[in-house]
Amino acid sequence: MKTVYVFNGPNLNLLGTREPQIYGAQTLADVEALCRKACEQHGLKLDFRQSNHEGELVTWIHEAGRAQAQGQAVGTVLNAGAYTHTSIALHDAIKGAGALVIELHISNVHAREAFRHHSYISPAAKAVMAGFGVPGYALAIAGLAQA
Ligand code: CA2
Repeated sequence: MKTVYVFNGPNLNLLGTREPQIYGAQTLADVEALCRKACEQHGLKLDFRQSNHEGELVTWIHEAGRAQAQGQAVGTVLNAGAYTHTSIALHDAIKGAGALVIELHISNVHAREAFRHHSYISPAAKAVMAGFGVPGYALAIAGLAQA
């Protein structure tokens, strides 16, 4: 059974505690449960993580790229949080590791502040999903399942 990685960046551990009008009321544990169900439906194994540290996310993308190269993983759903808008290191990690990444955002970043409109992840990603709320994670997993 192949693995789907779901990596979440900074502050996503706060989901469900604040700003429900933007991010909804579900917690990160709820997101994990939703991803697990989606993976089960597609016969995939889930590896779900969250980190507030850029370097840790870089290391995880390297790991996902290796697993993919060995035929053990289908790809990665990455919600890089605010690092989306700042991190050349994450861009380089995706390219360098050859990782198949679906960039995901819970909110529609293009309908928000201008500083959220640019993404360093998008040019390195296979696909981009934004604005479907937490259910977007299941949609991204469905996309990876047929990639
Ligand atoms: O819409 C998304 O998923 C984002 O990646 C979320 C990031 C934001 O910086 C991106 O521009 C868009 C922020 C995640 C922080 O989430 C919180 C949730 C609840 C309370 C506080 C922060």
